[in-house]
Amino acid sequence: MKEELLKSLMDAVTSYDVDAAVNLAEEALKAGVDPVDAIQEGLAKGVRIVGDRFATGEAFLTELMIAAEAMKQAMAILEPAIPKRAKAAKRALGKILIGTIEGDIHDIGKSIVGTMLTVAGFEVVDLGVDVSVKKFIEKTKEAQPNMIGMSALMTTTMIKMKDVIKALDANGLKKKVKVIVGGAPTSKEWAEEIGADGHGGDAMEAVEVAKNLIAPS
Ligand code: B1M
Repeated sequence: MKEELLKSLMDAVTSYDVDAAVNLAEEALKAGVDPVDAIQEGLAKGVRIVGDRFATGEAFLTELMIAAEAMKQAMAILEPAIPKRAKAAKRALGKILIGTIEGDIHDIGKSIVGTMLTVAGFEVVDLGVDVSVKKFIEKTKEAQPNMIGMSALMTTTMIKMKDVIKALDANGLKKKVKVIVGGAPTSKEWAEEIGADGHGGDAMEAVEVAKNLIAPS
């Protein structure tokens, strides 16, 4: 039953059926499917398949946009159902500024990471998408977070992550904040190369890495 629902969620995205994705999200919750599984193992798998089709010319930008819309609308139903830590425990783990890097408007993965960090007990300040180097620096000075999280989905934009880290250093902030990066084209090697403190391959790993960076076990 659970596996069938996860596959149906994936199929709803790959067949560009926004209504079906929304209905299936509701059905999955009623059937007791973990909302995180529904997002990661159902919807996200579907959107990646559509991304592969786009890369090979089997899908066009309009289809990519509809698939993303199906994922977003279904996520709006699933996200509130993710169990959160007790309110009193919130903020206990520290403050994280997150954003998608300059030139990049992909926000689905970044938002999942933000949700999972919040659920884990971090205070998350989401700067949105297309966040410039300047804005990362200004907001770091203003909000004084323990950590900065940058997301990039394109090989053409991930290079900007390096500029943010250089600017943090130039502004005397690098020693005060940890930096974690993620997004499909990034890797642990990339994080090391640009001087980031950690890399998250997915939202779950991002939470583990963030916890370890703030309070090493
Ligand atoms: Co775009 N797009 N897109 N797109 N799009 C990609 C990234 C692409 C790989 C598709 C392809 O060609 N196969 C390709 C980039 C190629 C490259 O690298 N150069 C691409 C392109 C080219 C473009 C446009 C340029 C297309 C055009 O206009 N001609 C354009 C870019 C505009 C811009 O940014 N300036 C564009 C636009 C769009 C849409 C608007 C249609 C839509 C985005 C909607 C939105 O986000 N609001 C879209 C989509 C949906 C995709 C794909 C299909 C899916 C991305 C996604 O949401 N994945 C994508 C193909 C792909 O990734 N395979 C593609 C699901 C999500 C849950 O996974 O984002 O990987 P992901 O996040 C994961 C992990 O990566 C990790 O955790 C998340 C959850 O597990 N993670 C982190 C992410 N951030 C993290 C941060 C962390 C830690 C972990 O720490 C801080």
